[in-house]
Amino acid sequence: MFENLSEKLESIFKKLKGRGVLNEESVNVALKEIRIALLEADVNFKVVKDFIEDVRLKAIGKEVLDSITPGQQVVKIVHDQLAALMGGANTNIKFGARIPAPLMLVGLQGCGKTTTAAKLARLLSSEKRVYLVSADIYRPAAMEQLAVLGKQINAGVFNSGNLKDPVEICVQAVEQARRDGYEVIIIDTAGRLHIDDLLMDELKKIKARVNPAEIIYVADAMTGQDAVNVGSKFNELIGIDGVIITKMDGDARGGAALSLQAVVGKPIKFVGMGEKIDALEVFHPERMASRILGMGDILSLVEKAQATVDEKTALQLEKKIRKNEFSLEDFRNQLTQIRKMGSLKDVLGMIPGLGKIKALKDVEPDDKELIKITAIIDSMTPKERFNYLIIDGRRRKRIALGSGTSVQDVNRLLKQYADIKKMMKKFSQKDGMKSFKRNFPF
Ligand SMILES: Nc1nc2c(ncn2[C@@H]2O[C@H](COP(=O)(O)OP(=O)(O)OP(=O)(O)O)[C@@H](O)[C@H]2O)c(=O)[nH]1
Ligand SMILES: [Mg+2]
Repeated sequence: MFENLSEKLESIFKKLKGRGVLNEESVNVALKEIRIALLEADVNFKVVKDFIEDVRLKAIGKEVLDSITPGQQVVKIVHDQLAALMGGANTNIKFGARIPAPLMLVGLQGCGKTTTAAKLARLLSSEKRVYLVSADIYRPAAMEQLAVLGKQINAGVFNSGNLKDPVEICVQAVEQARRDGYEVIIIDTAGRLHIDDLLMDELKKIKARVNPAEIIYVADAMTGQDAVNVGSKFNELIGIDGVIITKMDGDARGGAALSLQAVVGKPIKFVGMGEKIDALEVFHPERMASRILGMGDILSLVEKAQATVDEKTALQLEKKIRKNEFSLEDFRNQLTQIRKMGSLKDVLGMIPGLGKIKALKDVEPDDKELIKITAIIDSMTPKERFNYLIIDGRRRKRIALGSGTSVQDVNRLLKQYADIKKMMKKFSQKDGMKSFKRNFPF
């Protein structure tokens, strides 16, 4: 899996070695090659385009950390961007409140639905009582296949007896599962060579009668962009909640895994890594990105370098807070830092007791607001930035004028800053500095 792509990327990054700065030219050369490597890996062209732009924005002009090379820095940026490309959304299965929770697997013929149904039952069975049902009345031995797999993992399998209608089979199976006290029922549906109205109608009917907690699209990694296009179609026509990618152990080029989330907009939840019943893994975008890049050593090196920088800044910040010297300039710098890390509320929420402070709820700058705040603080004199108490009405007017904002904007900012300063003072007096440092890694 991904071998070709991994090798290509590695050789691209090797060429970046030893260049002193992350300048536009060397980044552009690397990006051109990364673009080709991704396209060759059968990644959707629009996904590739956006990906390259994102990496470009993050890479160009970026300060290279002490102790690592520009090439290593780019590896890290590409890694994080790959992880973002494949992840983001919640990958847990939502079972909902109903018992049993029906999970419905859909996909084209041979993509691995039946195998995956059994694998998933096995994986879930550590926490839930899982029942299986096959709605495939078309392929001879399809039901037998599921029954055999079910036996291997000691899961209950619905016996459809003389029933001939897939919808009726599913409805009855859910009833049976309820009677027998199962918590989850996995519905294995029939596949077709192509998406056709008959199949879709049948799936729609099953959906309407059973009301699945989740519909999961099973994608065969070997079919590349076809798997992505078919996934979009399934999503349009019946709606899917997530994806399981099978046959990732094969020599698939990786395009499906890298494009699905971006194109279909649904999270990849599991990956099939072999024919055996235990070859199903929870999908971790980060780990998958590391696997693709195959440069774990470089990644940890960069992370260490970043942590050192963070630690240095955190120490400086701590000193300032202790001495009650947290200036408006620090405030601006921290806000900018936090934007890089995610929501301020989330960061502060991790600190016991801090998340609840009301003043903080207002300090959630979006990009526009951040530009405003930066403009306001930039329009202050160094003296004002260090001691906000001298900023009287006249100065406020001047600052508003200079920054193209209003006096109300300036007032609001100063109030936020004052509130935070107050809170920090309280915090530094308590014995909370340790947890503050741990949770404020900027
Ligand atoms: N290598 C590998 N093979 C897999 C994986 N998942 C499924 N297969 C194989 O793919 C083939 C088809 O799997 P099935 O589970 O029967 O596929 P299906 O979607 O139920 O097929 P239909 O019911 O005919 O539509 C079988 O030979 C499986 O062993 C996987 O993750 N890795
Ligand atoms: Mg099947």
